[in-house]
Amino acid sequence: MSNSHLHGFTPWPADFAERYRAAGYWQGQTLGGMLREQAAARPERLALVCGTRRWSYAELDRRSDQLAAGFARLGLGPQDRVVVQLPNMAEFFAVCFALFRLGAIPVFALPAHRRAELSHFCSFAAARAYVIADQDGGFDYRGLAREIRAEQPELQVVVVGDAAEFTALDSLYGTPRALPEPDAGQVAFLQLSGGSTGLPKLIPRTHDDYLYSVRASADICGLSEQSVYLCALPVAHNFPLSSPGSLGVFYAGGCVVLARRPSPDDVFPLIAAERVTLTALVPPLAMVWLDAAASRRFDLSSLSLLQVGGARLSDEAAARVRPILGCALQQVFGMAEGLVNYTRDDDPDALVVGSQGRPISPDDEVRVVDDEDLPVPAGEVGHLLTRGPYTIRGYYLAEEHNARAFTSDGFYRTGDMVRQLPTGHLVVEGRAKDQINRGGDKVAAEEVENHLLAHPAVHDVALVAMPDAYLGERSCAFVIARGQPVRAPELLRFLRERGLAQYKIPDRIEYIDRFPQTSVGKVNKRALREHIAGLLQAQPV
Ligand code: OOB
Repeated sequence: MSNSHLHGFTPWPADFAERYRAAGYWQGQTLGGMLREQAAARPERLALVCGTRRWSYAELDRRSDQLAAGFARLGLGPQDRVVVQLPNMAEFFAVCFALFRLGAIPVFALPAHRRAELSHFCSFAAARAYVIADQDGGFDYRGLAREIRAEQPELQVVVVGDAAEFTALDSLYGTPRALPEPDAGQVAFLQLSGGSTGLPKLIPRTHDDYLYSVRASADICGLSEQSVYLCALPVAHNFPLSSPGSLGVFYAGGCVVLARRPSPDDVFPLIAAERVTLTALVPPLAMVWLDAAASRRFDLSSLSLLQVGGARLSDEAAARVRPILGCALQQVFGMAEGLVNYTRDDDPDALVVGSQGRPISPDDEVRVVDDEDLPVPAGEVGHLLTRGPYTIRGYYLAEEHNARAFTSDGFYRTGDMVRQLPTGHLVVEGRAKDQINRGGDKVAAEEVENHLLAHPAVHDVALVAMPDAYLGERSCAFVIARGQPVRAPELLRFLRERGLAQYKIPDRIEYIDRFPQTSVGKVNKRALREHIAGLLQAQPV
């Protein structure tokens, strides 16, 4: 057992850690240990459904042990980073639990990420291995792996499916061997931050802190052995993973049904066939589901809870959930950095429809402050700061950034503008961070701006959000040309060729002569947002 923390991880101060242990939040259990316990308690119960495959708890547990042995044979061990980029498939869980048991550290990439992101994750985390599916959604991940390997020849590539020249995951199932149990206070994995600055940040979560949020979430959401959870969002994202998500369902002994695509045509039959009881969606998908369910006949009678989060759900859409889907709504306002808020099943309708919930834990500390970090009067809008038993104290290997992203007393600056109601519920009123929330997909403005600035015909650029009826927001890049402006499609192709994920490619390019400025001479993005919103209103598409 290794007691030294991962280099680049900021632990909680000792007095806080002691308090969180004494309160029973941190129980010293690992994620791998949690699955082991469940498999011992209910070996034959169904844990996972994915296409035609149905894995019991015993099977998931056994595969995780066998893969842990295989990964060890590849030379992986405690604290080695492994970038995992898998679509919604059963292997995702076997791979994760195998790595957890080995004490290796998965770095969760999203299927939408491309060369720019993967190259950064692999090099920044000094990853030793990269796990992919052969292909999905018409994209061949082995091609991507080849590009990454050209830069990082030591990287081992493991492929689910047809491995070509790489290592087949199927070849790694070995004879389980006894492994030392990792310390629950150690980093279990690195999650991705939505970010607002140049390069995506990595979020170190420990077994102790994450399992606390999972257990408490499962409890708040009333999960049991009877729960059947449809995972339609990308499986590695924090929301479907832990709020309460797949891990919450495993903790409760229920069943996770993985859907490869979240469209009603794909999932409504699955809900009926598997008698799904709850699921989690981002607002645009919730609206698509509402429209589909209103106009077509499907048996959704098993569904008792729809969770919506990741971006602000409109009050109108919130009010349609029960009448149309016949199930309860729960709003979820969370972040991969930690804090998660839920509306509760006994909350009055006005709160379920009109708020984004209240924190999980009595020890989640929430401050709503002005630009000088001073508390705003109760009920007024301010910056949300938070600290608590499952909120990180620092990003991975980011000392300089951490000094800005956290207060000196350890509160995380969420970048969200909120109002707190007397009940403790939060209403998300806006955002101070320089990010576009594209229907739950987070786009860090500076990251995309830096890519655009690499084009020789771009003198300067500012990426801002523009309103969108479906996604809530889309991105608009205001560009000051250097010399003759190049056509928008060429700029977009340039970005794609740089290997940027599609959701980060600007939805619109606007040329401009100069940027409006704030009183201190910075680009006035608010004015740009208003400008593009005005244009859209004048000439709707
Ligand atoms: C979830 O996590 P991330 O890390 O992708 O994004 C976090 C950010 C928040 O800071 C906030 O800006 C926004 O996403 N957000 C919401 C929201 N839920 C998240 N904004 C308005 N209303 C909501 N309900 O998105 C996430 C993680 C765990 C559970 C749920 C969502």
